[in-house]
Amino acid sequence: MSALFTPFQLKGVTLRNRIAVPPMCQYSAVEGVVNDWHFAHYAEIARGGAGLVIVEATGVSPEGRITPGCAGLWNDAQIEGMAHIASLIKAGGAVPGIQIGHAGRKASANKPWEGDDHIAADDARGWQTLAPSAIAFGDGLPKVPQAMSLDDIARVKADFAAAARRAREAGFEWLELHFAHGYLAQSFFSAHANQRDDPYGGSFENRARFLLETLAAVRAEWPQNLPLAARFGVIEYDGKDEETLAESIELVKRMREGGLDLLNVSVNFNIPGANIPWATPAFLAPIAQRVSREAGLPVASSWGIDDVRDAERVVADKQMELVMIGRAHLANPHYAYRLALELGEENPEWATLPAPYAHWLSRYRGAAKAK
Ligand code: 8OZ
Repeated sequence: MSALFTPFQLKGVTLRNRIAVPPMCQYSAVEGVVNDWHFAHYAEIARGGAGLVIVEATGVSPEGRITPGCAGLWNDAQIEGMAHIASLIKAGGAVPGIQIGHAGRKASANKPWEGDDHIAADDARGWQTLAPSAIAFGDGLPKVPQAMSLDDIARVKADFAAAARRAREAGFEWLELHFAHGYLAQSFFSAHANQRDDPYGGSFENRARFLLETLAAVRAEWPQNLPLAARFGVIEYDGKDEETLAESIELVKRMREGGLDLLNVSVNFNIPGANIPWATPAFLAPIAQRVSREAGLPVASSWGIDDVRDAERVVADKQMELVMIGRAHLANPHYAYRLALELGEENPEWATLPAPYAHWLSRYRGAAKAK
């Protein structure tokens, strides 16, 4: 029995294996409302065998979207489409998760295949971005954000809580807060982006405040028996990595005390041009393991873990509980099944595949092998 194909239980939810599909923006919604593209995309991936499928970064407010094509849960009319997605994911045998977030100073961008830069100032499709301080990200995202007032901060926290309530109403069973990738929450914790001199900037306690208060607001809305996770960058690759890691781990401990059930360990992306070791497979795995040990909570992680040996190893070596495999699922939505075959799993129960697929995939295997 492989480690990768062992079930994983967190709170009241059991995943059929350790393969999770991380959020992957489709940039194809209209006014935050999902459509047939999303239905087909998520249904297809869920049938492919992963234990958990997390729906793409979903804006808690219109200005929190990365692009005009991003999904949203800032109004009740957006629940229906998301409920259909949750239902389709369940029909495929996976647990339906969703990521909610606010893109902060990286918002108001063009779709990646239409420029991947900020929408021009004179283009009506764009909007004023919000951030801890009026400091632009730079490098293709030059728009100077508006520094948030205390009222803005209170509103965005309430927006997160309301989106969490809508996610629950839509039937999702796993919620991930987007606290990573240089978006609003991640940028509050970073001195690269946050130069406030009020209770939300400066010291560790102050830079941590927005994330911890947002977590508390969401935890109050999200059922106690369902997993609450966050994706959070713990390392910037800016030459100050030991310092950033130590601070990040301290914040993760506080998040655990505040009710976080699992951390999806990622990279900060607060600055352009960071020296990220993309060429090293599973480069975050040892870091994820350190975060898990020192902060005392289960972790998942991603980036370059699609090779079957790496995926199996990081779970077997207890570097992480769940492996996030994203892009390989776009190339082959049944990627989890392929991983099982490569691991030599003989038993089609490996992923409790939906019966119509398990039936065909388990038949005539001996015959095929004899050839
Ligand atoms: C990976 C790297 C940079 C950005 C997201 C669109 O987190 C992203 C993203 C993912 O929503």
